[in-house]
Amino acid sequence: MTVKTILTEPNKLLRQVSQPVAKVGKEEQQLMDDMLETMYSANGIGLAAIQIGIPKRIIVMDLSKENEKKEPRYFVNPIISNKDTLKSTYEEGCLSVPNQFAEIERPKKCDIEYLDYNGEKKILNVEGLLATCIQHEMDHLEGILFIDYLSKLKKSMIIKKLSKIKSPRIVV
Ligand code: GNR
Ligand code: NI
Repeated sequence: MTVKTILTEPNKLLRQVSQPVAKVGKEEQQLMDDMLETMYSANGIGLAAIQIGIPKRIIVMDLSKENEKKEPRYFVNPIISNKDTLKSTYEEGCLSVPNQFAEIERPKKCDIEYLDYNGEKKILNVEGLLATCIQHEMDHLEGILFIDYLSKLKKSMIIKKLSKIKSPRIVV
């Protein structure tokens, strides 16, 4: 298992649409292991493959608390359905948008159909933080970041801040 570099906004790769996985094989499992390790080392609760530059429809997640037993979850080719008309609001952050947080409204409940670590088909009815997080991650698969839901002004202020950190001016 290897800790990979997490891409941060602004980066064109984060805007790419990820492609479905044909089969959950050794290579995909290795990728999921690396993603999980990368997510844990960054203290995140979820990670999409594109955040480490791989445009595959793969998500890892672990919502367990710090002193609890680890509970890794793997979602390959997830499909969302039955989105609740009721919404819930959660203060979201993103490892690809470091140190920025905003209240984002999303469907409170939904169903997720996906393949697990072993390539087995699963269906899950989700709510609460799990529903919020899976929707945040599935946005990454479409090249969408939570800041895209903010006003143009808020979004551009965040991108401006991040550009300053990530592309320091070269001083001769
Ligand atoms: O670590 C993360 N925390 C988080 C908090 C609220 C809503 C979504 C998230 S996901 C985020 C990790 C991440 O960027 N995943 O893509
Ligand atoms: Ni994110």
